[in-house]
Amino acid sequence: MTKSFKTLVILITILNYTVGKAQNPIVQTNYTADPAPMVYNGKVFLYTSHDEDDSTWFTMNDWRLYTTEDMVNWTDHGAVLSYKEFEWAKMNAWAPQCIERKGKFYMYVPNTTREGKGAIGVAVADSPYGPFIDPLGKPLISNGNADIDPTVFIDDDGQAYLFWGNPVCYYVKLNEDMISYEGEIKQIPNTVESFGKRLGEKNDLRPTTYEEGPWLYKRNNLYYLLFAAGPISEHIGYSTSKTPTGPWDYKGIVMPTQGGSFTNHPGLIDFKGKSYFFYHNAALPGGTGFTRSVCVEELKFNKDGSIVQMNMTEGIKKSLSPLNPFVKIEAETIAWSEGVKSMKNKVVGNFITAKYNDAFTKVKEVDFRKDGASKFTTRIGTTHNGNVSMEIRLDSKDGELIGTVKVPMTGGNDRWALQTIDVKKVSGIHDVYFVFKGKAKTDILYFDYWKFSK
Ligand code: FUB
Repeated sequence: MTKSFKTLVILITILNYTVGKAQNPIVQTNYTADPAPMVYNGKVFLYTSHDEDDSTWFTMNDWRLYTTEDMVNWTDHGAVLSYKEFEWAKMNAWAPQCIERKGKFYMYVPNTTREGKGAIGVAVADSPYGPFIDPLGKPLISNGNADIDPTVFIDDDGQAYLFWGNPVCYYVKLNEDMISYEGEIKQIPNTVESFGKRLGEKNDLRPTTYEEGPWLYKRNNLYYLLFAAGPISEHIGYSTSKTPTGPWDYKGIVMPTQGGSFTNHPGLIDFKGKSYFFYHNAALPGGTGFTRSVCVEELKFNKDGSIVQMNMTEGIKKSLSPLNPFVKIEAETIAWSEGVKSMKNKVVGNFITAKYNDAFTKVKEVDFRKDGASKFTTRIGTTHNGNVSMEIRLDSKDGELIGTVKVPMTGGNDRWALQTIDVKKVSGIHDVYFVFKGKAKTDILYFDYWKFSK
């Protein structure tokens, strides 16, 4: 790619973000990184690590979950696991991955031990939403300081594998219980044949492009190992093999260095007939290498099985299936938002808070059908008295106003009001915008769920 074309791609990405047309990054309500998508029961479960708002050096305490059925509207389930669940851990909730086996969910996560070493733990749950608990009370892997970025994979014959590591890639066979392993921990030879020659800076520890963040994937009996590749700033590279244990052949670049974060991290799944590639960058306002955001692109293969190289783009524009507004939808189901934070409490679970006047959320491709809707119900609240409202608009933030909910003072996000209003009749498919209005300088209102009816 020429330098001027690269600059154009970056400018288009920024422009799309600024005018609010982008779908990437797919989460705007928190900084997220290290995407680990899992397909289960017709849904994508996207586990991420979480850069705290004030992170200046990987300040990361928990792992979050987002789900979608249509690849454009994502529901925030909040933090589903924290490093605090692991008694032996003291910090650094870095790149996770979750997998299902026989109705149980196993989340593999790196942590720093109380003694200050890198280690990988496993937490188990009966549901993909958690709660996840540490069944071992000690790390699953504690091999040295390279123990970060686990990726887990179950082959068609039922054998499970764990790969991980920086600056080399280790792997081991997991037992059927998924919380213990069999045999020796092995290392993929860190050769130019396996991972390609490293360009740029000389580095004896890192002679190849392999850096960290492995992701294992299988298609047409070919195994793919995607990984974050050096030199820094990272790009995403990949290798292939006829077996999960190699030998691996370096195949090239999946995504070049772009997006303003000095790390990147791959996740690849097949969902409803397409393949999707997840990664992170620094595209949100305030974004840096320590305040990152997860994005997704459709990934295409060439006929020979090689991966078509991708750029970071504005994301997936078309929903896989329209959203039904006649059932309860969580306010934290969002295609795009600005000025909104997602939170969780014991009273209502996850909800969103509008931080300033004119903050908004958007849900994409809502199907009001031919008969349409003329009523709207929501659970909402505010701590401010008077002049707080939520406008419901169609197709853009300034689009047709179909109704305004006056938000009563409930007194806090532990106290809520159910409001039903008449709206101008709406039918067909529209993007719906909820625009939050209020003069207060902080937390304008809280919004829990919504629903339309006839
Ligand atoms: O998020 C912390 C670390 O940054 C991850 O473990 C690496 O893969 C890189 O993304």
